[in-house]
Amino acid sequence: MISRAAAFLTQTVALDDATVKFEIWDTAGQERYRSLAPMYYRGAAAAIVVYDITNPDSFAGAKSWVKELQRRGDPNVVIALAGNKADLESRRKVPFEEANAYAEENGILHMETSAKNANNVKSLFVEIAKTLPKDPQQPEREAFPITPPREETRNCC
Ligand SMILES: Nc1nc2c(ncn2[C@@H]2O[C@H](COP(=O)(O)OP(=O)(O)OP(=O)(O)O)[C@@H](O)[C@H]2O)c(=O)[nH]1
Ligand SMILES: [Mg+2]
Repeated sequence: MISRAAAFLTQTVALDDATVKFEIWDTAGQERYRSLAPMYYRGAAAAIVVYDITNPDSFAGAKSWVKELQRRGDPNVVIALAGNKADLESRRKVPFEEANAYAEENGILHMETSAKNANNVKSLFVEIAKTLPKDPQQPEREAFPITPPREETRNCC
């Protein structure tokens, strides 16, 4: 299987008074890709952190990502915590109330979703769209200076 650091997709959400086009980077959660994550969340208007409601470790991992986003993401980034696999209620290990209280304390959105039956997936994007600022300021991108390779300068003169 080919493993990639991230996949790109787009999704448009129509609200009553605005249309929001999401440009979504789905980053791989594996530890070995962790150092690449800032490339994707830097300058992002929103971030969705997904955990598995049947797996407490994944909830702990999600909290560490929320912390990282709060420390190193855009100061206005909208963070949404998604408790996925909500269709597996009988195997639930992370209480809804616990995750919801954590989200409230941290001022972030929280919703339980199921990618299997699509429950609440659209609603999550609608909630994020509603929370985004109406007239987003274009983020100032850093310029990348173009410098000659070191080798060339060293051999010169
Ligand atoms: N029952 C159920 N299974 C799910 C749901 N979402 C994902 N899965 C299953 O969980 C497994 C992992 O799903 P992935 O989409 O690969 O998870 P991921 O978090 O993107 O994994 P990485 O990209 O490796 O970080 C797969 O077997 C999915 O079929 C869900 O909502 N319900
Ligand atoms: Mg994945």
